[in-house]
Amino acid sequence: MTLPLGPSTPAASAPSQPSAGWASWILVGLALAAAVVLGLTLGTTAPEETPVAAGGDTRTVEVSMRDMAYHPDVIEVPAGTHLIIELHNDDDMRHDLQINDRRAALVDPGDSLTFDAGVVSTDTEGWCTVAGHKAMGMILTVVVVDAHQHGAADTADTAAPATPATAEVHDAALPPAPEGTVHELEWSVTEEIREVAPGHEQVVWLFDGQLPGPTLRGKVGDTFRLTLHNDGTMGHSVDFHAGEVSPDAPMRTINPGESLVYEFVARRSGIWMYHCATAPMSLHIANGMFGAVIIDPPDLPPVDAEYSLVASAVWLGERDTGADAARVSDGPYDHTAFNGYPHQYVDAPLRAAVGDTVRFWVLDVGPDNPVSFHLVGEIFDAVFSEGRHLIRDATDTGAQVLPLLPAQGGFVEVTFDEPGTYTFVNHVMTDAEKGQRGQIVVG
Ligand SMILES: [Cu+2]
Repeated sequence: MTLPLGPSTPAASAPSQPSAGWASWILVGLALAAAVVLGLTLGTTAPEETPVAAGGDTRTVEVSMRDMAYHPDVIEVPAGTHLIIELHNDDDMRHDLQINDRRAALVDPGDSLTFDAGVVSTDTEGWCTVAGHKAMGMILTVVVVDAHQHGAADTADTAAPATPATAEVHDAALPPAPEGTVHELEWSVTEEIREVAPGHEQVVWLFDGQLPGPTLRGKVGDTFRLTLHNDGTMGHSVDFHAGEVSPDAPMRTINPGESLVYEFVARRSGIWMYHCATAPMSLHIANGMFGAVIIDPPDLPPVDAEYSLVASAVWLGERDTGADAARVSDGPYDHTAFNGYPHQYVDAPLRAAVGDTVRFWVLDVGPDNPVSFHLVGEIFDAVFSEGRHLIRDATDTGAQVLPLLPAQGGFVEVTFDEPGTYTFVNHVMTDAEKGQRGQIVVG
């Protein structure tokens, strides 16, 4: 989702062999840094005084407008770069781009234009000026990096794996329950920097390094035994809705460096929330401490594919502190998400074949917003929610939504009779527009 643009020196384009390994990348980064330092030493002008001369180059970037977003939506350039954008409208409605006090003309669907965005000297943000499009996420971020830092950033994936530059798509495919009736788990709670929305990285608090936390699956009567280590910097805990236990000991908050064992027997089927139960819970959930436990109903029929979608809200905050506690308490969130990242299944749709019956398990972890789960172009043949089938094997009726309040979950089943691109949304429309929206392509 980020398009880094390095300086057009031989050193920057040299490392093309995939077998070079991280050590070679670091060497290349050092060589690039040395070349930049040498260049600055020999140069006659200080880059901070004349940014145009320092960066100097003209860069042309291809940007596609589709699905109410710019692709890529983050561009990195050295300070002083003269930025030219080849703007392609691959959407079915008109869009434009305003950035750097300049505005491109409206582009018709299928058309392109060349837009001179001027010289970029500081981080800046562009957007589509058509009514409502910026609010729906049509934002293009230009990040200024200096050539030296940028050379090092190229090696970030290997040099600093705990801080990825961009979010990876969370695999929504749900595998069957593992064999056995006792599930032994060992998780660490960590606090890590992740991309939580396009162009925005901040610290998140994670179960087992995952956002959402691991999806557990079993059968009625299975035992789950979790050893939880707190490797974070503050107190954390866990509360599994799937079990019935006296909360006092297993749900207690443990301090950094401490561990606890939480054991429960899953006597009841459904999709159940788990979350950190340390106060303020809204903040611990907002920062990523949530997940799902799926206990199969005994009569669950086989289907062609199963997906799990955990719906949550995202509050942006400072990189090192994460979601802002006061803003979480106030309520209004910046984004919503299925499986932790806004709109990720628009960019990387789920897949199915014509004739497939697909089951979507959906859990709303809130912390506050309800979910009205809907699939555009389809009607649900089966709806299971909170312990009972609302509908099953429907032929002359059906359901249009699976309604969920925070901490409720269920599943729906649908059979795709025609090929196409089907969009699933939270039909609380503004929450769909904030990120609870994805696609399944039926081919
Ligand atoms: Cu916590």
